[in-house]
Amino acid sequence: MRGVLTQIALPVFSAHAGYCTGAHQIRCKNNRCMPLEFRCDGKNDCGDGTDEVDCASFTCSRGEFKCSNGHCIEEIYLCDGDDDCFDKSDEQPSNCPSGKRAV
Ligand SMILES: [Ca+2]
Ligand SMILES: [Ca+2]
Repeated sequence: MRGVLTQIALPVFSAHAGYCTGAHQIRCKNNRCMPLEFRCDGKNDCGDGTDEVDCASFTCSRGEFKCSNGHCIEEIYLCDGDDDCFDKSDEQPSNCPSGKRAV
């Protein structure tokens, strides 16, 4: 009779609180879950910084502008005179939508 080895090895993080329950969440390396909007917003929300890594390869949502530093901002903030990207790439004339100029 067997049956001892039927238990499937679970990932170690499964016991932690903070499951990523929704599609609009990201998982930090420390297994905390964050709303997707916290990804690449320039703030360390995970506590270990994993929500801010690989932002350069992160794809912005439709209607969003991807800053040179990888952050995503809404296109309405392009060329509005404020440094929303934190690297001023949203205020570069080359990134301004046609018909809109940097102020
Ligand atoms: Ca963040
Ligand atoms: Ca701006």
